[in-house]
Amino acid sequence: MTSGRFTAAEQAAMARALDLAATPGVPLGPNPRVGCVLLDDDGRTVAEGHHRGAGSPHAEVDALARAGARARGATAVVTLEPCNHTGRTGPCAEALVAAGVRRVVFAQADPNAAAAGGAATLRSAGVDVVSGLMADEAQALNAVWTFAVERGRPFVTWKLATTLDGRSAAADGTSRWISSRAARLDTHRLRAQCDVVLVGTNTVEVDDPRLTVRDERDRPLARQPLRAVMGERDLAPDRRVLDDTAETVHLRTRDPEKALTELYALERQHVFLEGGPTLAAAFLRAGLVDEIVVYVAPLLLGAGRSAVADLGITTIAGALRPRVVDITVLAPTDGADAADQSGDESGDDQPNVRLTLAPTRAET
Ligand code: AOF
Ligand code: ZN
Repeated sequence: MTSGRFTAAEQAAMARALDLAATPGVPLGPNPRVGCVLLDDDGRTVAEGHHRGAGSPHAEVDALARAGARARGATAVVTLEPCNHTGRTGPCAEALVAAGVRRVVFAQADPNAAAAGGAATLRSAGVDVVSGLMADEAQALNAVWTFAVERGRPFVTWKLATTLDGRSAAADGTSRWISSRAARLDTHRLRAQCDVVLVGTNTVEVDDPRLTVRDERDRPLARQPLRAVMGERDLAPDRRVLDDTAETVHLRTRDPEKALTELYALERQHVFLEGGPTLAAAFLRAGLVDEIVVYVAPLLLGAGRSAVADLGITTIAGALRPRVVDITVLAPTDGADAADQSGDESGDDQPNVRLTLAPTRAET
């Protein structure tokens, strides 16, 4: 909510603070990305700061450290409500008061109950506090974090690769390669933005995926999402998901809600749900898919595994009708140095289409 008024200098400082928060290399989680600019009475910048990831100083403390004594009497412009708690670091509200900051302008109220209350603390110490400036932009910057903290569960992106007729494997079970190389590279880019890659035990059994994020030469990146395998069945010890390229957890449940609760307890906020069809159907039925990313390849099979299992829908009025958010054509890459081991790559000279969709409730 917007309250009070903001000077032109404060507005410019907030735009700058948002840029600082989004500094490349700052992790997307588990902590929010936060920026802070300290202004003097004339609206000139005294110091800037930003958060660099869990365990490092918060944006406000970073800016205060750079300002030193010049923080006295300043206005702090912050993208998130200053925290009120001692977590991995100390409470920023108190640090701002101790430094003699006179006014605080923040964008997004802190949805994290453990840390919220900074505005009240600042006000009771006599600091002038106004909020809501560029709040939508601040929330968008940490959209997944905000979602996860508000709901107490990770945001779920369901990714599927399908033929024109909605199949994810041929009748004999073979599924390499349905999507083009460009689509597979794009998948790795999206995987890297998540902190969990989730599949069912059956997918591990049948497809034996690695579930790592790899570069265009098939080398694993340094930072890997957690690999999570869901289901009650034991995993064969030779499965590639158990190699030491990344961490793996086995969630011994078939209940999507329980799985998400466990992942949230592990400080995970963005699940990349990659199948198989049974697991995807369970999440859809539970209303626990928050985004759908579909790669459609120009391929017809006519038979074979459906990309998603039975959803219990028997009539057209019951169809799930997600809203299209984006359509991107993935042009063929130059396949000359294709590092993928084997398989028929004959589809690589064809474009694939990526659809991004937001689920909506069934209209029944
Ligand atoms: C940040 N960076 O610049 C601000 C945050 O992990 P902790 O204990 O350091 O605390 C994280 C919480 O602190 C976070 O969820 C948010 O509510 C609040 N503010 N966090 O990581 C920052 N200002
Ligand atoms: Zn803080």
